[in-house]
Amino acid sequence: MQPTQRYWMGMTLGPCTYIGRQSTNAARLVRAACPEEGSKFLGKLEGATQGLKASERAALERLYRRRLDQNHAATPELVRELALRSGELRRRVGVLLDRKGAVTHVFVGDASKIELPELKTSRAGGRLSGLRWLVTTLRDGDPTRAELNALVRQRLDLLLRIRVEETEPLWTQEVHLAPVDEEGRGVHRVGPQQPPHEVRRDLLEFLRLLEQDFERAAPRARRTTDGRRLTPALLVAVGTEPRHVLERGLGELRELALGAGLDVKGEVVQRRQRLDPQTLLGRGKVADLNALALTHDAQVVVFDCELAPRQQVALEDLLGIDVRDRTQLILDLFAQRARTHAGKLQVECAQLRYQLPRLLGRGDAMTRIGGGKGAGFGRTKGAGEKKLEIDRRRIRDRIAQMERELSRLGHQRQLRRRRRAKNQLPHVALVGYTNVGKSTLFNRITGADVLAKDQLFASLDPTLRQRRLPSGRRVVLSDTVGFIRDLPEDLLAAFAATLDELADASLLVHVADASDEENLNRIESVRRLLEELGLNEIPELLVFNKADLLEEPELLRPLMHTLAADPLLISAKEGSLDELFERIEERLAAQDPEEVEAEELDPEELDPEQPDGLGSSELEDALDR
Ligand SMILES: Nc1nc2c(ncn2[C@@H]2O[C@H](COP(=O)(O)OP(=O)(O)OP(=O)(O)O)[C@@H](O)[C@H]2O)c(=O)[nH]1
Ligand SMILES: [Mg+2]
Repeated sequence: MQPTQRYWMGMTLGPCTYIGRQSTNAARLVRAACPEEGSKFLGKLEGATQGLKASERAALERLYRRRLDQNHAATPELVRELALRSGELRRRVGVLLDRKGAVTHVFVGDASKIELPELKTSRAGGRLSGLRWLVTTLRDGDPTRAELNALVRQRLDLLLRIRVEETEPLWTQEVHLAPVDEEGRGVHRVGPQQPPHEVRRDLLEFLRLLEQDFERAAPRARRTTDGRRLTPALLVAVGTEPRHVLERGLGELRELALGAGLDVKGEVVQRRQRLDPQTLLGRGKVADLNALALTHDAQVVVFDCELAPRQQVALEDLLGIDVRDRTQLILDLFAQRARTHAGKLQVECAQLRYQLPRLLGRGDAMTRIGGGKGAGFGRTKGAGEKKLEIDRRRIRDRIAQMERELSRLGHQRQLRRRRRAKNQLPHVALVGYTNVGKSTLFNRITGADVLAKDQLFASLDPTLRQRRLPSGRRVVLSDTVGFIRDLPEDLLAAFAATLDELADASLLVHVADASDEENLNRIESVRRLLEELGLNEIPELLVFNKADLLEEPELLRPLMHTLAADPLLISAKEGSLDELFERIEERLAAQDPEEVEAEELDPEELDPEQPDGLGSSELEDALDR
């Protein structure tokens, strides 16, 4: 709950009783009447308040009036009062104070448990939230796991535990955060048990030094050479698969993250027999992740799997930072790379499709806020809920509109394809995993200038060129979007029109990266995707590229031959491509022994698309960028 939203209850102060909001004139009047009570007025008691008498509530709510010196972690009086209330109730009592020394929350638990109220994540300029938590405990012993988790999750300035016996404070104990050491240990520092009157009186200096420690442990986010600020991030691989499989996935996720502008600060891998339905990870690992996030000031955690909407919400609640999954990362990457009208449309459409169910997932939380009491059938809808409904409808409308536009563009492409087919030029399509060198090969063969770069998904839009093979036979060659393992379904659907381009191919030149240790898995992934797209009937020529990077190319041959009958090993960067042309000729001739000499095509016909609002030359520019 936000301090500004808090209502103060009826209260009696001297001659006047007030009910109203903090910011009213009445509140100012009370403040003037009672300066020693500080500027905060009665807020609402939170937590497990059931069964409390009105007088007990009122006594606790009076704690809101306390105001401490900024430099004092607590005062002996406040410690005594908390012990008194807690001892009388036989319940744990907690208060949160901000850096100015004002009480922002008062809450109760039962004899053993107490939970922090829901807080909006905030920072006091550094890693820490600017809130300190004073809490009573009725038992001896170390800080509980729940206390430590709350400390990390909410990035509290300090936790001061007050051991209560009867109605007296017995000792206090400070717990604070600290950067994890090199072995990844110890995000908390638990202080000794001290006499209750010995409270810290140098809080601001202590916090300044603590923030400095964090800064030293992990400097702020780096920037790229072009000045872009990278977002500090953590990666997580969790699953039931063997550990090496999880680690392999993480390797690729690292590349995706880098491409999407994330600065990977730490990684967590966990193999589990059974995944937790809410958080996938076990509790201990969630705590580790929290500690890493705090130490490195990570702003986002990326999971190497698809997260259900409710899992994403649960994890964000636990970690207090942005949680994304692999699909979202790929979508972000595509969004950064899209250049043409159709490309941008496809990516936006995929992003909205992805967001829609997630909006529904958050709807539960919104419903609670909006619906309030009496939630159930027949209740009136809350403001949050109505807004959600409108958002959902808008998103659906926008998706429908984009799909219409995409299908129109797809239709145009189809017409061009038909025209090409009439001219009977065979279509040779380059396909393959992302970053294997398709565009480099395409440029080398056709003399085109398609962006070829050491980054994932450098090319999103299909580009077509014609070229004469050594025999004189002309073919249309196409370069397409790179594939990736488990290509997100939303993306596949949105790119269906682009991938349609492959449907009329006479031959798929499946390019793989010979220097890549993962090439076997990646070839399988590409084949699986081709099958999903219904393109597995088209003959495939498997070509291993980047031969120049191999020290002993011969060692690869046995593997190559297990994957295809007549695989080829080439380098798109150097050496001859004659063998590749020969193979392509052979394959085409096998399909159509009687060669047909086609007429020269109008280059316009080879434009992959003619979107609205883009002239042909602009389009070419966009495609070749
Ligand atoms: N050493 C070497 N590098 C290559 C070769 N072919 C491509 N590359 C490099 O591999 C990287 C990726 O090349 P691209 O042609 O962009 O790969 P792509 O398959 O089109 O990638 P996406 O469009 O991102 O799917 C670039 O840095 C190329 O310079 C090759 O034969 N040898
Ligand atoms: Mg490319």
